[in-house]
Amino acid sequence: MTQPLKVRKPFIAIIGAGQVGATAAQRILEKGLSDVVLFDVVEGMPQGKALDLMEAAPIEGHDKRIIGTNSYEDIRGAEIVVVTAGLPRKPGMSREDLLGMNAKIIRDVCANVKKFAPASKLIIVTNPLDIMTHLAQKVTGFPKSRVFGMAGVLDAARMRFFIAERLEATPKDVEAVVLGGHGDLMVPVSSHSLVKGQPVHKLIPQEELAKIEQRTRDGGAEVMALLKTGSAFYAPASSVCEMVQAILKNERKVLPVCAYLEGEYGLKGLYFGVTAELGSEGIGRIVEMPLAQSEKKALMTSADKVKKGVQELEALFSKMNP
Ligand code: TXD
Repeated sequence: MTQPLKVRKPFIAIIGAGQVGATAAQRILEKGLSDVVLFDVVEGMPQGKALDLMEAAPIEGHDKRIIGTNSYEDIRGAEIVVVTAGLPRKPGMSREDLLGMNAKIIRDVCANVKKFAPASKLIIVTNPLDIMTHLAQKVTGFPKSRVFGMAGVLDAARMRFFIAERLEATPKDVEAVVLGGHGDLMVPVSSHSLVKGQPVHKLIPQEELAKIEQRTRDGGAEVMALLKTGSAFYAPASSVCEMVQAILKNERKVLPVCAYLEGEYGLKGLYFGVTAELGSEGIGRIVEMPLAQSEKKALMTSADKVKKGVQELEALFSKMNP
């Protein structure tokens, strides 16, 4: 009889086998980065997606393995855990309702991560991103360098694409930085955007750049409006994969990530989007960028919104468990 497939170390566990989770799994496998355990609460679904992905392996020509599961036992020993589990906002649901529901999911998921993969690096993807990352660190008690969130890589990739589209340049030749909380107050930093080493503000007039910055802030909504059901997942999955690769290969690459601040930009005790080195230990040095006065101001406004979100979360939990 055929033995069930087993993953080999180091492997990645992905919690939530929906659009982002399953697509990230596909990218990780097809880039040959590592084996994957795909977990979801829906019975059969992660197993079905895993089998389908394995059946593509002969054609794609990779030798990586994926298993699907509904049991946390299977994530034991994961090198990295990526959390995409969550519910989307439905009509009639307030932002507070969504925060409460996803917070309960993240609390449950992270308690299991703490139990079964206590040495892992934890990448949070679930929205509201900065707040869920804060919660994940609280629940696991992991060192802050091992808990971080994915948003900046995606937001910067959107901005990079919009600049490339405008200049008819190759997207990978464009560098961009987006700082701050993941939401409508994120801060695209045009002063640090480069095209083949040239500052973008020398290539695109200011008013057009301002439009590109706004399109970046609205990037998620633009895709959602077109899709009608669900939200973006191809670029989010690529962003997860970029972070996974930086960790597995100890690249110490400077990427925009949601990391814990201890005084950088004058902010303390807050998970927030900044640029930081990412390698096998997780977050290394946070790279503080010189910012124009207006950019600093925008960053503080964004930080105030994230702080409010964290307060909302704490108020919600104190109501649940007084
Ligand atoms: O930049 C970013 N950080 C983001 C964030 C970019 C894209 C998507 N972003 C957020 O990721 C989005 O707002 C959601 O909060 C998550 C996942 O998005 P996705 O598009 O993948 O959502 P799906 O397709 O609905 O998948 C969610 C899966 C689904 O299969 C559920 O069954 C599962 O999560 N789920 C759970 N898995 C494990 N454990 C629990 N408790 C659970 N509850 C639901």
